[in-house]
Amino acid sequence: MRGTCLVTGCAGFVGSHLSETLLTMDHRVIGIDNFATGKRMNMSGFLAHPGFIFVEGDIRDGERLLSPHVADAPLAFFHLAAVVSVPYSLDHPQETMAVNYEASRALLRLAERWGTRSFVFAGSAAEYGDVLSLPLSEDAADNSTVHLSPYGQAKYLASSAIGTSPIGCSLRCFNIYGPRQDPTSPYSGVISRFMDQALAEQPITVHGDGGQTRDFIFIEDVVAAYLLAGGISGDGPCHGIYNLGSETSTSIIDLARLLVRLAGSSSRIIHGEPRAGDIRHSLSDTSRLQAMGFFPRFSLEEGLGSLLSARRAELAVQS
Ligand code: UD2
Repeated sequence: MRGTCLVTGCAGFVGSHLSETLLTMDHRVIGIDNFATGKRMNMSGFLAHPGFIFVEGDIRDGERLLSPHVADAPLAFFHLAAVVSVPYSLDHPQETMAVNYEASRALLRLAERWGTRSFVFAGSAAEYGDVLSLPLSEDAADNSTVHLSPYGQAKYLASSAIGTSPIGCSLRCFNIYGPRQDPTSPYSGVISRFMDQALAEQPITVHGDGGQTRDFIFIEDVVAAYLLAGGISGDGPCHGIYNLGSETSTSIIDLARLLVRLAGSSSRIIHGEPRAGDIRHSLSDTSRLQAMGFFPRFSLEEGLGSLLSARRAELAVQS
């Protein structure tokens, strides 16, 4: 075993991919998840791995739950567990602040006490609020930013605390997509929803005119960025705050058309009401992370192709 890494949210979409990759690289992984949104099924490929220790529980109880498993200074602490739904955060502001901000700060302090080399946090594009000037550089969020949700505000506060710690790094993620992203809620990532609609030959539901744009990044690129930020690969660890996106703007209507084509689907594209609280455009400037040696490898079309194969295989197993 090469070193111990901690992963909060190890049963989640990103956390499960990251844990799996760390284990493949021969690291020992201590993972924690309370299954609020994570799924045991996401860990099926590595739950029985001899290098994996799974702790079921809430990160607000992180010190008590994790300490018994940590003997020496961990190599890296990847903190991805969070209240992940923006609409949920609007209905549960206090819980969102307690989990996404206060617990994050407590885990950072714990990692510092343990002598952990790096603490990498899942920041978010939501930290920027609704801004007019694009692409977004990291300086576009500051204490005067008006956040659209407790989710965005809590992530901003946590990123600010972590980005100024000597061991801390926040990756402000734009729109991540890939296998294991749950398509079942109306607030699931648009790609996971469109993909399942296309594969089921059901209408693809675009909110509004579809002219809104997003910056999509494939899960494998995201995992690579986490490894770099945590000093597991490359010249890291990285310290401070970094955007993590593809620097590519795609409209939702173009995305729908591309998916229909790639899936060979006959789904119609239909337009509903614009979604309340939606921002119109979002695009990253990732020069800071590029300077650390990070460049995404997957174009949107390549990532979607890979997701399509994985999703088809998954659906075949389920049926
Ligand atoms: C992303 C993040 C969110 C937060 C936010 C900050 C995801 C899944 N969510 O929300 O956590 O960080 O950015 O700005 O990455 N859409 C449709 N039809 C559908 C579903 C969505 O047209 O069936 C549209 C939706 O109205 C929006 C766009 O697709 O304009 C992207 O929606 P999303 O929920 O995937 O992600 P977003 O950017 O709202």
